[in-house]
Amino acid sequence: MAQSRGKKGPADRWKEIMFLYNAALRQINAKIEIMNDEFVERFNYSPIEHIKSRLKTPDSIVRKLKADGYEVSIENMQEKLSDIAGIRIICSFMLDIYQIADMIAKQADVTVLYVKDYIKRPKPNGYKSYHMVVTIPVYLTEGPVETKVEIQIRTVAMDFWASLEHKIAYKFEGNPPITLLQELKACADMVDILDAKMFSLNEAIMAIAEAEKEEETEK
Ligand code: 0O2
Repeated sequence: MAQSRGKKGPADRWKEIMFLYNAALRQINAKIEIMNDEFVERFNYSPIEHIKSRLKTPDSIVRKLKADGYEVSIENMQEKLSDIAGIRIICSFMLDIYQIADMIAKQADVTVLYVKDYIKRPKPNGYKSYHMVVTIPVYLTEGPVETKVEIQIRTVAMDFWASLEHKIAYKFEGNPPITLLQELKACADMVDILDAKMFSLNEAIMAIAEAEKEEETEK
């Protein structure tokens, strides 16, 4: 960071880097909240149910680097990992996911590095979510530093499924019994049905509300 005095050790470098990721998280969070507020102002509709953000723990960083076959170093952590700063946006409906992703991608200071669309192409276990890895500049006194943030966007139903799957994977250390995996896959199919049904129900409700509004103005 700016104004540093003397030689920096790994602990100082670690603190500096986590400061950057934390600042990037706060900036992206603020942008998303503003987008949602604008939506509410203009359309009286909130596409976002809630937002969660987190910094990856040191343990988890080390585990992921090792699992991916990289030496544990601060350079590798910055270069090879994309989700040290992570934001999860939970929406009501699938359509909201693509609208939000589009709005984020259009922000002038956000650069989309890559997208993984696990909604169009779910993982074999049934995992569905839209992932974007972006960079955003964090303005330090020495100048801007492009910093990576992973944004996961999913519906409430997809999130419910993912958190249970995560719990099961953790409990069985990545090797759950086959019956549980089959049940989970069946639940993922139900998530699809639920998302589609909730969407069409909402469309029907909105059409009724619109018709009532038109009737009112005609009176
Ligand atoms: P945690 O505990 O959430 O941090 P990349 O990051 O793109 O270089 P990776 O890790 O293969 O490579 O990316 P991917 O597949 O996009 O997954 C990143 C994150 O998505 C994971 O982070 C999970 O949060 C979530 N995720 C991916 N696949 C699954 C899945 O099958 N089930 C659940 N529940 N979540 C999943 P971490 O680091 O694995 O975990």
